[in-house]
Amino acid sequence: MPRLVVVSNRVAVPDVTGKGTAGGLAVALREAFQGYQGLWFGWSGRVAAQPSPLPRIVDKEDVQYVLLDLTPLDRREYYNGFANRALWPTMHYRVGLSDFSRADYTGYLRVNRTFAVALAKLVLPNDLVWVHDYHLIPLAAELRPLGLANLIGYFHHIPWPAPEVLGTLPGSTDLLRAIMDFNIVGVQTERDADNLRRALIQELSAASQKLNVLGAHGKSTCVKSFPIGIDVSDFQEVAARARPNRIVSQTIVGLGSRKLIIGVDRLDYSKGIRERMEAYERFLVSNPDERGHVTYLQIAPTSRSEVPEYETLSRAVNETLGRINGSLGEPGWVPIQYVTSTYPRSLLAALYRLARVALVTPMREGMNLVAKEYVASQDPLDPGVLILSKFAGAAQQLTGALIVNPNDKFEVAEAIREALRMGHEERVARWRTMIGPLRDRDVSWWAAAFLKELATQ
Ligand code: GDG
Repeated sequence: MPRLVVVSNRVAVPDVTGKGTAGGLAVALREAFQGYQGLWFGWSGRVAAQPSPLPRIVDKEDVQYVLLDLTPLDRREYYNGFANRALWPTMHYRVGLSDFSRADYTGYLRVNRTFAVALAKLVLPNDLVWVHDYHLIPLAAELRPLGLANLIGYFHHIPWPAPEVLGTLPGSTDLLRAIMDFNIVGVQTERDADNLRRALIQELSAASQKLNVLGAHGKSTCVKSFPIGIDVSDFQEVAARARPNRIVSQTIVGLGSRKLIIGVDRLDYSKGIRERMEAYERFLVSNPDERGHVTYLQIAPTSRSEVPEYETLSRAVNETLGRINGSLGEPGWVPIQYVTSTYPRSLLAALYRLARVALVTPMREGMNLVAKEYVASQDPLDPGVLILSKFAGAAQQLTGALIVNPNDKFEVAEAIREALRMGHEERVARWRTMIGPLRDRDVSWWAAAFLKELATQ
């Protein structure tokens, strides 16, 4: 069995309970390590004026966690700069928000090189190397000149945009060249795979060699979709376990006979939180009889607060929230409850199960795990309704959801009304069409499918 080396921007070292952080990637990668001796390499999350060139190593069970610190300049240019202010918006089709700076791009390449130099010393000839996400697109291109001939795969968690959109970003042709140094590139959906293949053909004159494999400049890479899944049975179990919890009990009492609508998203402009609040406002204005009979809870943990666009977003969301609650609320009823803390996974699962409707309406999104977690957490005998943006990768699989265009407030408002009024039989029928495929393509399937394909390149 070869060793598995995972590389990602941040590394989730398990805490004393052995569980690690709660995020989707941490869970997914824990699954990937099943059955492998592993090494997980990346940024520690710490910043130091003069970081040690030698990584910090933590051994936990079969996985060795290898952590590098960054300098304040690295964090500014590589992480907050090129990755999150240029690549992230462009890949989410927000070209107007993309702020390219040559200094940031140079910093992005520099950190990828620093990672490659430290990693190359640790990789053994038969190791499988699996790189994650847009922070590390040039990593294989930096590793190859250091002599690494290993199989190296890349999984892109966010959308791969149409070539015309990616082409607006300076440096994007270099990124496409760098992509060719991976043996396999995994994306979330067929649409992403098609966009990437077209970009390689248009920009690098790549030619098709065999199914899904393109060749250019003497290199070849396989581009394929692997929709990421969740740990379905874990969510089902946790959601069904009626553990006494203060917040859940408080929510149940607070709701009384009201129906709960839930949204859970990192505070990010790609998630469409403000647009969603406005659609809910439209729903309340058009359906005055529903006022006081429904509560919308939005959980939106703050993220990337050092990036100016996120601060602007936070202000805009607060303003919209205040306006809606002020104009439509009544003594004893707040239309939108909004919290920016992070809650334990078990609490999220319980809240998903309590909610009659989930609003998952990103403007553009690679997959969206929240949509899948909501479906998995439902009571099979009395499931809720998922309202899902057509621009989330998850919409390709969760066809039993009410699929909406998040740019159309009237359409989303109408879907809210339909979801709240949907009869028991239709709710069960829709849920059943979704839970089977979710189970078949869970997170273990995702990791195993990618690694199998990588190992056979
Ligand atoms: C990227 C892509 C793709 C959220 N709040 C809390 C909490 N969460 C968890 C959710 C979910 C995860 O974080 C978020 O995953 P998403 O998929 O919804 O979105 P991104 O973070 O943007 O992830 C995305 C994903 O990568 C995987 O490939 O699906 O498209 O953008 O698991 O439950 N978890 C806890 N408390 C919270 O308050 N414990």
